[in-house]
Amino acid sequence: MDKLELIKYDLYAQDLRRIKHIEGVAESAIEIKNRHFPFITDETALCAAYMHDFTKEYSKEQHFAIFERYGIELDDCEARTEKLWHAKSAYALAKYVYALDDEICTAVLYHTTGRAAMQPLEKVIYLADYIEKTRTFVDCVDVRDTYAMLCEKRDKNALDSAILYSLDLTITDLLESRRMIHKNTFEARNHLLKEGIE
Ligand code: DGI
Ligand code: FE
Ligand code: FE
Repeated sequence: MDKLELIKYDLYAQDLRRIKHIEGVAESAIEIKNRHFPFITDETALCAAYMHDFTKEYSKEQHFAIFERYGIELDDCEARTEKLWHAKSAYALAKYVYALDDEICTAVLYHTTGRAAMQPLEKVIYLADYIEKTRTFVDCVDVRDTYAMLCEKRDKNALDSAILYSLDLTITDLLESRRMIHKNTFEARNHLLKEGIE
């Protein structure tokens, strides 16, 4: 079995509620990388897509067992924010259990917050996660439509602009619901602005 098959085998064995979302991310990731980064292989994009929410339904105990076992440290914001745990635990499994390439591991690690100077596959997975077709939340539909419009216009910054827009919407949502905002989320946004993305 190759690594992708093994990941899918283990993922489907979990009987996840969110499998349709993960399949949607896989489909979007292929489309996005073919458009912007055709040098990324299908296998690489799919490994990252199938791994990204691998631990999403794990319990607190399961997440912390992984953090302890693989020496994963949480900063203060991460420790207090349950929504951020699954990216770090899935990263640990990607790196230490499935021994995936670094580019795949970091795409999994930063899929929720983004970070400054995101690498090609990190951008692909970040946006695919936000706009995949099963998402019906108004912000997701908005970013999906904006990205499609920018691609249609052949805007050379379509991918970065769509990511910037999704970061704006995420930060606005976090502010409105008085949740903590991780520094990577801010740094991802600041970096794109510094690069002149609109
Ligand atoms: O796992 P998914 O639902 O597919 O998507 P995701 O991993 O992008 O998680 C989205 C959730 O993460 C959404 O509720 C917003 C939250 N989130 C993203 N960045 C931050 C954050 N939550 C906090 N508190 N702080 C952040 O910086
Ligand atoms: Fe996620
Ligand atoms: Fe996801």
